[in-house]
Amino acid sequence: MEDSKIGFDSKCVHAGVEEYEFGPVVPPIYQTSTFKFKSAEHGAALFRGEEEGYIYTRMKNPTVEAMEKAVAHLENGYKALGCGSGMAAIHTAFASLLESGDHVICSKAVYGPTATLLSTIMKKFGVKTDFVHTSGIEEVKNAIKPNTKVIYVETPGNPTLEISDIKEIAELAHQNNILLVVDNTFMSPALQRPLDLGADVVVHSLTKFLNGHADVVGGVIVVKDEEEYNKMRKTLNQLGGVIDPLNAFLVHRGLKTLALRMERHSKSAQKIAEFLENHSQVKWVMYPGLKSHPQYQIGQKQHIDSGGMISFELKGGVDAGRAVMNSVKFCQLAVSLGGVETLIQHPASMTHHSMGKEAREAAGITDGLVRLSVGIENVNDIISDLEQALKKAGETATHHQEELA
Ligand code: LCS
Repeated sequence: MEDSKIGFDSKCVHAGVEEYEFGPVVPPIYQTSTFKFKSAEHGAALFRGEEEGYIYTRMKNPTVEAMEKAVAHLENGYKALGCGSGMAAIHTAFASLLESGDHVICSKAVYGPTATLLSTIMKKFGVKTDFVHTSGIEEVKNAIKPNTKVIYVETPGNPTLEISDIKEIAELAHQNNILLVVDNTFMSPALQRPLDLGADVVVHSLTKFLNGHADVVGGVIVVKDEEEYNKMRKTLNQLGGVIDPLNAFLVHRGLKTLALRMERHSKSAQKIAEFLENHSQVKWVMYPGLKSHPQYQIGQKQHIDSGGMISFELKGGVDAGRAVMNSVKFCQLAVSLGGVETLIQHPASMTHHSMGKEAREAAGITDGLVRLSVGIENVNDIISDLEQALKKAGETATHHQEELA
């Protein structure tokens, strides 16, 4: 069937699956580090790039390639590059696109280690970064310098769920000869397609919604054209942060249910966000599907649905938040996100601790912020658990605000 006529849910099932020997309906796992050459001449021709084929798994592997094709297809990209983690993908993209003397504009609300990578390792190699609220186009415009090479946007941002207008930023970037890189981890291509909105490169932590089952660490870079792909592939080959065949297979399997899972994540998260917003102990709730979200209108324009991530703060601050996290029985207290199971965690002392208090405060990551990754369990079970945990927190809250380093 013509590709443009196929629904996204169908694409999730079929993307990246081709014909293989013996006719399996899923790509085989080529768990091999290296591939035999037919002759010395054949090996040499492969290395010269004169013949197509497989040489060594760090360079190319059929199972990894199948997953890469699937992700590229779902993101409407040219090709994708499977990486060993989301951080490996982000680092590889930076290493490929940037050189000493370049300037980066990065969203203030990003996954902690992304901010730390820019402000430590990339800085050590001569790349300077300004962190701004990319939800405001004027702030982005004002941060542009003659040497700005990349605008890096995570939207919705981790963990504040600040939403940035990809189309508007892409236009601004291109007027100034700047590349726009978007971390699409929180939404996945089921809910947001940054390349269609004008972004140049998309990165993902595959560990999250794309794999969806909390059993793989992986990352991916999706690019728009052949030139960018060749450059990025060379960098990845040299840095070496590739995904292995078994993990690529598992991610590819996870992708088949992406559309279904994102639908359920979004439906349940909307209900839970509304429950929290109406709860007397809750100070504020941030969820892209709530009208109270400051960038609700941008979200409505660029999201297909509102996703599975919620952040909130209790009136009792850090202590009350901790009490909730220690009282849940059904939701699990763990970092990471995007899996089928509901997870709860505390960014200031966990995922965003490495940023330091000052950067967290500037990004709006308050000490009391609690983050919820809504799973695909029965939503009533999640709400009942939160209800009992909030009740317990209300009974034990001391209302004193602990200071975090
Ligand atoms: N981008 C985003 C938006 C993320 O949330 C994460 C990880 C990464 C990139 C890095 O991916 P990784 O290397 O872990 O595959 N976020 C995490 C989180 O919020 N809790 O634990 C990991």
